[in-house]
Amino acid sequence: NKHQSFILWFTGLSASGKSSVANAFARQLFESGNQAFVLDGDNVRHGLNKDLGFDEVGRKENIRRIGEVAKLFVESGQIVLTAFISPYREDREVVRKLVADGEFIEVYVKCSVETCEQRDPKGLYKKARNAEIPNFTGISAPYEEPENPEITLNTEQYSIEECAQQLTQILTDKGYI
Ligand code: GGZ
Repeated sequence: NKHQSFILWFTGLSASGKSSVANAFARQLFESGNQAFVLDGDNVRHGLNKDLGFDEVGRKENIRRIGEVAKLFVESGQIVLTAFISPYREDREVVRKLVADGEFIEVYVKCSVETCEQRDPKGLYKKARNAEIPNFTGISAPYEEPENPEITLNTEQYSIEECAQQLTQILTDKGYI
């Protein structure tokens, strides 16, 4: 199976579908014989980065460490999928520069705040509206949209499985998988 190692860097709001699409796509990769690993809040925010909060400093350090870990995965020969809000453009560009040209693929998981707030699977938007959670992305903290993402997936228009299919198509066309 031909494949290079690279980072698929998902960015988007809470409840936009980053983890769901990343996991669905990782399953497809695995079934076609590719080594892939997903880094997300469940395995990083609760472990390596459990000392970090959600103010600007905490988020920047969160992304910096995840970038370094993702780079190690690339060096080990894997495809790494990361699913973090990563709200600051500058931080995402820092990660891009950690790896070789073409090894960082920014995937913008696009979904309006309104829709994410309607989905609210964990009730966090409601808590943010009630000021029970401070610095909540899209409500009381910024999200800087990617200006030139390699890939944009629209989870308002397409299902998780359709978005994963779109990734397969685009990455095949680009010669990554
Ligand atoms: C945004 C928060 C916050 C605040 C807790 N703002 O939907 P979730 O629950 O599962 O995903 C969100 C996750 C965001 O962590 P990240 O590491 O992806 O963020 S960042 O890249 O900005 O560092 C949400 C939960 O943690 N969460 N507090 N204030 N999301």
